Amino acid sequence: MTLRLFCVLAAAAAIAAVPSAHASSSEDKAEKRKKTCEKAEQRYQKLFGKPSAEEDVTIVKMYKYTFCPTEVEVKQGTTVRWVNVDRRTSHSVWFKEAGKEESDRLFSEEKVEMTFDLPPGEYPYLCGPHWKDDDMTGTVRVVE
Ligand SMILES: [Cu+2]
Repeated sequence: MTLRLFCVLAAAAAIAAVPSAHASSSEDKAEKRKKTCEKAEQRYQKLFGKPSAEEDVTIVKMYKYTFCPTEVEVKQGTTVRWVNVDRRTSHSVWFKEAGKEESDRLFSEEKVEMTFDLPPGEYPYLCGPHWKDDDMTGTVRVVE
């Protein structure tokens, strides 16, 4: 009897805790990602001497298990360059869903490029070592 009552109370507490915890964690996640990407841009400028937006290709930085920006929209034929601005962690770029091969592991300051001569659409990709546990994923949206 005592045990059953305890279980009921525990279940009620768990249900009550879920909605607010969920809402704040997704907000926290967006806020955390924003800060991470601001730091990634600072790292980029320190390493390469100019803002990533001034490069002649579209830059996606890889930093703290995050692709920055996580989503990019590019015109058909645009080249996207992924640059690892982490100090120690290696990452990859893998259009797994599209059946592509995973890129080499990119270490600090290394980069890989891909030109999107592809039909308009959304192309999700992931980081081989970090998509499962750290949700390190991104999307390239190709438009005409
Ligand atoms: Cu990674």
